[in-house]
Amino acid sequence: MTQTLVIVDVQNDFSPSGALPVPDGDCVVTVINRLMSCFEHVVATQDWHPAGHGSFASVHHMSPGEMIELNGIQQLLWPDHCIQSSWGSEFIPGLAQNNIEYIVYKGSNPEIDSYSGFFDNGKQQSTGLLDYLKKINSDELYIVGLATDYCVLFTALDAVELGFQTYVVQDACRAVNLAPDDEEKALAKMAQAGCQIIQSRDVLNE
Ligand code: VGL
Ligand code: ZN
Repeated sequence: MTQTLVIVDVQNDFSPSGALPVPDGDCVVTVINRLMSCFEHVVATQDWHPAGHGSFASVHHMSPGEMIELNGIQQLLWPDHCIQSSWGSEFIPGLAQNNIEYIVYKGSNPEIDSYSGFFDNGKQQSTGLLDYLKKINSDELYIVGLATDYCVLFTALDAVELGFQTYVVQDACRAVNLAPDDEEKALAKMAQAGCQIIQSRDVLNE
């Protein structure tokens, strides 16, 4: 069985200059590149929305941060972000993309959002990540990327529920922190669910 580094949504729109800026979001690149060398397998997710995605406030003539019900599911509205094949959807420059063996695209269905790298928010459709991890016999996942309080959180919770030994490398993640304690709450939720919250030095043996 093998260990896999799962890089979540390290994309331009989540960098400080992007459409949905994550404070210090670009700072994860250096540490993630260093972590890559410790893993046999490296996979990544990309938030991959069509223009006019249902999670975009603009579609509903509302403001980011407002809540709606989108096809029966509570949906927080966001600025337009990670539009397929736009600059904002590209990996943040400097990320060692050549080490990434498999990319999962999520959030492509305009009717439903997908925070988790495994399933959409209604858990109706899988992204292909689980099948890939099974194919490579991976049983331990190390989750890194953006953002701690959304896509990292939901990916980690699904990973535990699916039976993976799940580590979240805290300093290789950054949070949106719409509320200042969102990162802390997300880390507590993940720990409560059975994720191990670790630091990059624990992996790099520093
Ligand atoms: C994300 C909000 C909307 C994330 C994606 O990657 O954490 N957050 N879409
Ligand atoms: Zn999104």
